[in-house]
Amino acid sequence: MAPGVDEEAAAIENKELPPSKPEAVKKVKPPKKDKPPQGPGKGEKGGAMKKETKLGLAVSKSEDFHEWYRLLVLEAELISTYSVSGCYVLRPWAYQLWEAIQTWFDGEIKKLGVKNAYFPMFLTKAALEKEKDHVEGFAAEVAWVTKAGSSELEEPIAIRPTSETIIYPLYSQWIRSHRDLPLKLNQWTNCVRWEFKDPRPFLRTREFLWQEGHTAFATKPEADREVRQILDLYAMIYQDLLAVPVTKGLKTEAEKFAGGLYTTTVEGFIPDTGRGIQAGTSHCLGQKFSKMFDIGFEAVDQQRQLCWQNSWGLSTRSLGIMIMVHGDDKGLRLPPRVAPTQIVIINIPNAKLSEEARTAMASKCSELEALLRQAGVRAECDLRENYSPPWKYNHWEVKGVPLRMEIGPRDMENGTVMLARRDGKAPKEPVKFDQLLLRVPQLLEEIQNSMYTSARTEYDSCIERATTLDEFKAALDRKHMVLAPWCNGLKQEDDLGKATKTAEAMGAKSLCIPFEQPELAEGTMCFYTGELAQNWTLFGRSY
Ligand code: 86X
Repeated sequence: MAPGVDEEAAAIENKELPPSKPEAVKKVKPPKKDKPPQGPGKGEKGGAMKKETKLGLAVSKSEDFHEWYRLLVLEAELISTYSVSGCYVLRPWAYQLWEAIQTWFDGEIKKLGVKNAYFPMFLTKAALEKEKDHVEGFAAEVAWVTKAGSSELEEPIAIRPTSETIIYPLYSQWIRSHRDLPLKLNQWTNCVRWEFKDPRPFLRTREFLWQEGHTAFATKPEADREVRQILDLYAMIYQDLLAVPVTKGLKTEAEKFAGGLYTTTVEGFIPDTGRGIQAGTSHCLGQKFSKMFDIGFEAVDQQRQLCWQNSWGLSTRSLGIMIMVHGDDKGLRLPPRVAPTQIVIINIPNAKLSEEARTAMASKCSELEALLRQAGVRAECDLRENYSPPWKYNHWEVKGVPLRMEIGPRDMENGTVMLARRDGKAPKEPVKFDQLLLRVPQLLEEIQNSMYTSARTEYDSCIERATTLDEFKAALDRKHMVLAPWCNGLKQEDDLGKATKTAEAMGAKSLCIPFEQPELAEGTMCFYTGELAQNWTLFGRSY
C-alpha cells in the first residue's frame, strides 16, 4: 500500500474533525447563526443591535412584547419557523417540555383508570356533519384533503380539528351494557385548525399537539366528579410543574363549549399584554352527544339509558403561557420541574493552565455531572472548547436553565464550585464538592417555589374588583382582570363586550366564574345591568 494514500486520508479526516488543541481552537469562531448575543466586553458587533439591554435578547419584554416573544422562542432554540404559514417546528428543547407535561399527566390519568388509544386523524364529511349544530361555527377552520396525487378524491376527507365525531360512533358500538362503563379513553395527538388570525408559536398554530380525553359514565354524578378531577390535574400542571398561576372556574353560558352541558376551565393571564388565556378545559357533555350518536347501555334494570359523557383537553399552548409568564429580558426562564436541563456545568480554564490541570478540571465537571445524574438531577456539562465561558453563560441563560455551576482554577484548588441562579434571586454561591448533592436539589426546589410565588403575586395583583362599569373599564385600561358581581345573562355578556371595545383594544369577555368565590352580600347588584347578581365573575380581555 502506498503510504501517501493513508496520509491523504488522514489529512481529509482531520479536516472534518474539530481541532483538538485549545490553542488552535481559540481562533475558530462559532458559526454566526448559532451565536446568541454576546455579553458586554465580548459583543463587538452584537452590541449595536441590542441597544441598552446589554445581555440576552435584542428587544426587551416591556418595550415590544410580541417581538420579544418571537425572538425568544427562536433564540432559546424552542422553535424553528417553517414554510407552511402558521406551522412551526418544535425543537428538542420545546418537545422535552411537552414530554414533561405528558409524562406527568399520563401517569395521573392512568391512576384514574383512563387508557390511551389512537383514532385516525381523517374523517368523512358525513361524520363531521353529524355534529352539524356547533360544527357550523368552526366550519371555516376545517382542513380538507381533496386529492391523492393528481386524482380528485371521490369524497373530500377532513383532518381532525377535534375528535368527537371520530370517536363517538365507536363508543356507540362498543358500549352495550352497564358492565362496559365507565369507558375512559385518552389520546395524545396532533390536531389541525386552519386559523386565519395572526399565528403565534404555541399560542395559535394551525397544527398543534394536545391530549383529548373522552369518557362515558352510567350516571351524572360520576361524570361530574371526573370533570373536577381532571380540572384539578390541569391546575397542577400549571401551578406545580410550570409554576404558572391559574384560576379554576366554570365558563359562563356565553363562553362554554356549545356542544356540552357545562365547561370548566383553568384561566391563565399574561401580565404584559393584560390578557387572560384559556389554559385547559374539562367539559361535562351531559347526554347531548350520547343522544346524537346513540351511545346507550342496558342498565341493571334492563332498561336502555343514555350515557353521561365528558371531554377534556390541554395543548402545547400551555408552553406558550409558561414562556410568556416567566421569560425575561435575558431570555427563557424554566421552572426546574420541567427544565430538560436543570443545571449546566461549565469549566473556566484560563490561558495559563497546564494541559494536565485543564484535563483535571474537565474530568471534575464530568464526575460531578455523573454524581448529580445518579441523584436524579438533570445535569449537563458544557465543556466545548471553541466557546468562551461568558458565551456559554449567555447561551444557557437564553435557554432558561435554572442553575449554572462554574468551576475555575481556584475552585479546583478549594474543592468548591460556584452556583448561579438563572432568576438572579441570590448572589452566586460557593458550594463544596461534597455538599452538592444536598444543595443543588434544595436550590432547584427553592427556584421552583420562588418562580411560582412571584408569578402568583403578580397574577393576584392583576385582579381588581369592580361594582360599576366605570370601575370595570378603568381596571381593563390598567391591563387588569376584573372580578365583578354578574347577573349571568347570555345576551348581556355580548353587550358588555361591545361596551368595552375601544379603538385600540378588544372588548372584555368573561374568563370564568371562579370556584373560589368571595362572599356575595345578599341583594348585590350586577355591576353592568343593575339586576340581581348571581355570583362574582372574572372578566378580561383575552387571547
Ligand atoms: C370544541 C371541544 C373539546 C375535546 C375540548 O375542548 C377538549 C377536547 N374537544 C372542542 N371545538 C370543536 O368542537 C371544534 C370543531 C370543529 Cl369542526 C373545529 F373546526 C374546531 C373546533 N374547535 C373546538
